Amino acid sequence: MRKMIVPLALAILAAPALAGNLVGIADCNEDCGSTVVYVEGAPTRDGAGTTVDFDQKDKVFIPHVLPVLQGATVNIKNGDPFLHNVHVYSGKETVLNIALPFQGQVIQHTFTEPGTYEVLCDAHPEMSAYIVVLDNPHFATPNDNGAYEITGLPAGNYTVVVRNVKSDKIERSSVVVN
Ligand SMILES: [Cu+2]
Repeated sequence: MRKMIVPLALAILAAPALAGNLVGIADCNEDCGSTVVYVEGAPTRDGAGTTVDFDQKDKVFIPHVLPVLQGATVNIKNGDPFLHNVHVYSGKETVLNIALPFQGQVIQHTFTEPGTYEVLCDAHPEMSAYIVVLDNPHFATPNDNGAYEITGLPAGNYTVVVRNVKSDKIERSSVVVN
């Protein structure tokens, strides 16, 4: 993985410590759409009160990989004019299983425990997605070429993790922000 640290222009504004944006190319050519990039060792935060959208549209979960901050609430929407359900697993254990029969219907679920959750729709076996709950807000999903940007990292030493949630292939590298 190539990466470089780009100091935030905002840091000029009398910030006591330089913050950093982490810009990189994840080595995920085989399946960047199932890849999430996140930082270990950053100050933890609680996402209570924040919301993230997660859609079911044309029998596809959008996005396929949804990283969220612990404590955040996910708005799960049925964007199709027919029934879906949302069946969320932690390993083999069901943590949520709710039907959404109507187009435009939204249900909310708050994810308080960090981890990787697989999401299926029992009505459409081809539908699958992953919600990755993280303990700090410094994460991203790469584009099709692997490019990603993680913003607002305070100065410090961190581990950057590039992980394919489907295969569980993990690549770790160290990074210094100053
Ligand atoms: Cu469905």
